[in-house]
Amino acid sequence: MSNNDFDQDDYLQARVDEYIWQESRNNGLSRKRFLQILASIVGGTAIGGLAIPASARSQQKTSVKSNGSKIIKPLPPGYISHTSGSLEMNWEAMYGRGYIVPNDWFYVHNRSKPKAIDLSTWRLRVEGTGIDTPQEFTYDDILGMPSISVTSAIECAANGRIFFEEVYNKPFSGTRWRLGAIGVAEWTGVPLGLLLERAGLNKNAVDVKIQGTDIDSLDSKGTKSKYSFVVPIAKAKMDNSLIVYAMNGEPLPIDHGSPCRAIFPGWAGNANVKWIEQIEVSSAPIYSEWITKQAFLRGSDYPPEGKLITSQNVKSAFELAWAATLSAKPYLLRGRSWSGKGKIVRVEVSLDQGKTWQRARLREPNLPFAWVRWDVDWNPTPGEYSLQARATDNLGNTQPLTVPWNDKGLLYGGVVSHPVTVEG
Ligand SMILES: Nc1nc2c(c(=O)[nH]1)N[C@H]1C(S)=C(S)[C@@H](COP(=O)(O)O)O[C@H]1N2
Ligand SMILES: [Mo]
Repeated sequence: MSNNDFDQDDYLQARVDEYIWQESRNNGLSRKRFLQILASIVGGTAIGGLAIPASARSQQKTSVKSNGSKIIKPLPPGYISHTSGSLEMNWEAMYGRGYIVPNDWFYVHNRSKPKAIDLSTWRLRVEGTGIDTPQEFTYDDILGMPSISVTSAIECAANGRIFFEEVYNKPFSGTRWRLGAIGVAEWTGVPLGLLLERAGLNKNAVDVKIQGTDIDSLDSKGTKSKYSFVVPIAKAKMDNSLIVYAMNGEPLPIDHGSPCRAIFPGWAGNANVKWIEQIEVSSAPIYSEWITKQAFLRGSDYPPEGKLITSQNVKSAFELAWAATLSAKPYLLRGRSWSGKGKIVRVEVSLDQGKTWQRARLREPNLPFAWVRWDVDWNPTPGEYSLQARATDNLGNTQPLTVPWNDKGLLYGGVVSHPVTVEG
């Protein structure tokens, strides 16, 4: 299987720079002024131009408290629904469970309530200047193609956002995820590259836009735009970039993108477009999408143009309630660690708030772009504890103690202190 074998970060950042230069020139603004305007759109996912209507902005802030209104599946016990479209995995429920998160328990991040799609009339359109023969694939066409299965995580770029609030004491309007906006599943589907070949992919193709059926946001003209993500052709053609129709051996559940979704292992959750209906292969860069729909790190510790997020970072979580209460007797402490850039090679745990660290035992399997399960023995005396875990991946990325602030609260990868009370 290919790994992430081209320098995505540099490539994509160069594209962003090109876009900023073009847009500021087209709008008769200095690059600096254009960046100021971009930076002011905190929490916005789509800007689509420079004049942002109030309606589009206020839409970002809605946070309906009624549980599960944009989620079809029932709320599993102990699960948290922060907003109408978010369902956070309960880490305590994963204690002693297998490698995979069952479909019913997988976290959900939905912009809108999914609609049932009739498989007999559903079509996936593949079109654009980067292919020779626009095609419409039926569901059966896709099931009939060569398929592979990939076990990988999907993780929201905002997983861990609540720690920015806690560390910096500043609230966000977005979903206040703790560490449960991640899950690992076995995804089965057709390699995206193969699908594009079937539609006569030509050598001019540079960008691939995957679009869902749901409305994401309003653009500057107040026009509704559908949820989408753009990947460069090199990413689209990687062996593990898939158009998926099955999850853990079952047809893709409606909340997870039925009939088909994209999977780009290692990349931020928003790349994995659900309920797809159209793939546009373009021979010209699809500029606006890079900056309006994809995730950026912006803030005083980042360059003015922001840093585009591609892959996820290294994180760890204990399989415990937040906060947990245990009794004073021998306990097998368990957790999981993961990296969007590769696989975890080392996990250290501290039971005394960072004074001393011990190596955790890693348990098989340990797949790249998924996670590793680990454990340590603990025989605590009664008291209040702060447990910490720190993982390192095969590229040497490790979890820092502090993380610089960014305006959207994305990619919190710092070491986290998990509160535990041990009762006598
Ligand atoms: N069409 C569509 N695709 C989407 C989304 C969406 O709202 N609409 N949410 C994205 C985000 S932000 C995340 S984190 C993942 C969540 O995938 P899951 O709900 O299957 O866990 O889906 C992504 N794909
Ligand atoms: Mo997300």
